[in-house]
Amino acid sequence: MKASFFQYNRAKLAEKLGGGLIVATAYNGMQRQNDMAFGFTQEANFWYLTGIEEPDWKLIVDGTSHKAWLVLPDVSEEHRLFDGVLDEKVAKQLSGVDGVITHDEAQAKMRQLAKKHSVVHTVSQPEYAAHFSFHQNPAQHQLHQELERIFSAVQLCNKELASLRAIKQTEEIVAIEKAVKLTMQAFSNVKQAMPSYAHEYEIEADMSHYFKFEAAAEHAYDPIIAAGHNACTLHYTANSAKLKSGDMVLLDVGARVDGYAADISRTYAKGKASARAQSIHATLESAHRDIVSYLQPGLDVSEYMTKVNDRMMQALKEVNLIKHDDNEALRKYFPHAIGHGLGIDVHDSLGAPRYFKPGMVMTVEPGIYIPDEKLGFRIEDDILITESGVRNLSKGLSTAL
Ligand SMILES: [Mn+2]
Repeated sequence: MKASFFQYNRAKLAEKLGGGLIVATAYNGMQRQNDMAFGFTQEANFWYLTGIEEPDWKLIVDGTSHKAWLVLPDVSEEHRLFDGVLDEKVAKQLSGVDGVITHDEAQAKMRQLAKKHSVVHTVSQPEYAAHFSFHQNPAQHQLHQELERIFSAVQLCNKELASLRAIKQTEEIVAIEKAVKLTMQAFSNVKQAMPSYAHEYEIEADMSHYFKFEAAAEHAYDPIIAAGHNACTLHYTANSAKLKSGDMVLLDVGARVDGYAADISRTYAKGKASARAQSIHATLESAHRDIVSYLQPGLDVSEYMTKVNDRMMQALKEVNLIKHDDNEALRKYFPHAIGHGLGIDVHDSLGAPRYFKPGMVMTVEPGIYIPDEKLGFRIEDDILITESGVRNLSKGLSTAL
C-alpha cells in the first residue's frame, strides 16, 4: 500500500470525528516462551492508519491542523541490537506522517494538544472481547489509561473506524483478490492430491508450502483441516488425525496478502463419498448458491438474515434432519453465522449496517454439521458487494466434493 492510502484513511477518520484529536497504538509484542516473542500481527486499525507492522509504535493525529506523528517505541540498546527497530525515515515514508517523535516528545506534544482539545479519541477492544478465552493485548488499555491522565475526556472511535474500514477502496479489493486467488490455487492443488494424503496435517503442509513458496504469504488464521467428526468442532485446528477412506474433509483456509485476508471453505471426499454425504453436500451447494444470490446493494441486513434462516431450514428438511420449521434444530445443525466482513481482520467488522453497501466484502458460509453421523460440511466464498450486484471473488473454485 502507498503512503497516500494511510494518509487518506487518517484524513477520513479525522473528518468523521469533526477535526478531533486521535491517539492510537500498535499492539505490544507478546511473550511466547522465556526470552522469545510470538510472531507479530499488527492491530488492524493501527495498520489501516499507518501501515506500520512493528509492535509498540503510537500514532497522534491532530484533525484540526491536519498533522500526524508516529511515536517511536521506547526500546533498549540491547533490543535494538538483537531485533532491530524500524528506521524513522522508513516509517515516515511508509505512513506519510509529518514527523516521527520519541516517547518523551510525544508526552510533551499531548500535554500541549490537551490545551486545544478537551476530548481525545482512541481505539480500544469492544466489550464482547471480555468473552474471549484468551488475554487481550494490553496496549490499547494502557494507552486509554495514559490518555485519561492527560485529557479531560477519552472517547472511542471504533465505530467510525469500523464503518470506514467496511467500505473497501480499490487497492484493498486488489489485495483481497490476490489473497483469494492464492488460496483458491492451494485448494485446487490439494483437491487433486486428495488420494495421496493419509493425515490432515499433510493437507495443511501442502497449503502452507504453496502460500510461502508462491507469495511469501502466511495463513490469515489457523487453518482448519477437519476429517469426519472433527468437522463438527467448528474451530478445530489440531489437524492431526488420520484420514479414512470415505471421510468428508472440511478445509477452511485463507492466505494473507498485502495485509488482507482470504477465507475460503470447501469439503472434499477422501475416497468415495457415501450416498448420504453426497446428498447433504449437494443440498448445501444449492443453499449456498441461493444465499449468494440474495445479496445485493441496498438489501436490508435483517431481511437477508430471515431469508438465510428460511433457506437453511429448507435444506435441513431436504436431508431429513427436521420435518417442520424448528429454530432450535437449525441452531444445532447450523450453529454459526452465515458470514462476516473480510479485510485486514479475517473477521472484519461491517460497522453494524442496516443495509449492504457497495464496497463491502463478506463471506457466505452455510454449513451443516451432524455429529451423530460424523459429518460436517461448509462451503464458504468471499463476496464483494458492487454498485450493481455482487462479485463472488472465489467463484472460480469448484464447490464439488
Ligand atoms: Mn469465515
